Amino acid sequence: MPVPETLRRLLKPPITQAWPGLIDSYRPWLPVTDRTPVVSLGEGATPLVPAPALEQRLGRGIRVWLKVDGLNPTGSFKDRGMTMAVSKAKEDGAEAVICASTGNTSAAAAAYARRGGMRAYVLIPDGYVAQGKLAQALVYGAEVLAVKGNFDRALAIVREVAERYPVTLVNSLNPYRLQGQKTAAFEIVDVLGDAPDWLCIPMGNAGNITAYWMGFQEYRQNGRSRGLPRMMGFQAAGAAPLVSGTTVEDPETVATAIRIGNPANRARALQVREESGGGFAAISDEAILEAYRFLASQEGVFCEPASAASVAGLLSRAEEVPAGARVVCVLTGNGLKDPGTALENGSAGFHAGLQPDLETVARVLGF
Ligand code: AN7
Repeated sequence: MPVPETLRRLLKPPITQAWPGLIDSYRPWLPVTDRTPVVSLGEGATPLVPAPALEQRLGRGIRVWLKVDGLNPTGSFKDRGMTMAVSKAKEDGAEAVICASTGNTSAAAAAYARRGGMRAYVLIPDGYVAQGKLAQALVYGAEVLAVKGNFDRALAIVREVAERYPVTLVNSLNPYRLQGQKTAAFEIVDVLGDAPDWLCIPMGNAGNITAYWMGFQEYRQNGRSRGLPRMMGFQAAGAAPLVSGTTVEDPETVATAIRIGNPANRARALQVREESGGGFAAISDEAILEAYRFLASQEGVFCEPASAASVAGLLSRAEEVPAGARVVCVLTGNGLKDPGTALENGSAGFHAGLQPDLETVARVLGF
């Protein structure tokens, strides 16, 4: 199997050049020109990590890989979209960008906007953004407006602001976001040599599932892959409008990243499910947290709760996976984003307040 061009450039020893970021790596596939000022932090080229413990749990020769997109520069897949959205905003002469966010978009928007010399305004649901994400937006230098309402309300406001005032909207309604995010599908095919049979992904606004599907389709149309995956999208049970078919007025879930009741890309997501022969399902917070702990403790991969919905979703549909199938689960965000949830769910092995002597330590160790 020939090594794809993007990988060959990375692997050829000696490695003298760093990965240049996804715009320069996938330039022919993206709506950029020589005049586009590329704002990049080296995003993309994230690891596709085999998941042997999951494979053992599933059995029947099923192969599983984790697309660890939490290893992007600001710790989530949002960087893929933001390098494009901010580069194009800069090309258009924008001086400021704005978004509503459950956290990760705000961190990425803040980082890329500041990198590009622009101001960043972010609206977040007051009290429902994981600590790491809020810390990022603040330190990158965004104006952070915490509103007493959920994400859906915040999105409605920023849409109006962007219509009335000279500021560019960088939520996934911005078409350049999805263009950047589709490169994750390219990377998966570049590594596997073909599309996987199943692609499992968490859904909030459903921009990412739409972007992956675009990527898989474009690669196949250009002969880079033979197949297309079934697109399996998962939502938290307390915020599952794409499963129930109705807007959720008061979404609730431990997975605050996907605490969204009225997805902006609803129609496109339903089309992706239809075209790919995929399926959507709602996953309980308990199942999300079980997968979250399993990934960290059995695979050594620490993702945030929303991301674990992809694996919890796969486990919930395990009987439907054909024997020997190749499955990719997208881990959209880094576990360090949400230290609060981590400390509440990983404390079983924590022994605090110990006397600082050998006897105590040996006793706790069970020797
Ligand atoms: C870790 O940051 O909507 O289905 O404002 O942070 O494309 O919305 C985040 C979404 C999955 C869902 N996993 O992606 C935001 C925001 C993580 C996320 C999703 C998000 P979409």
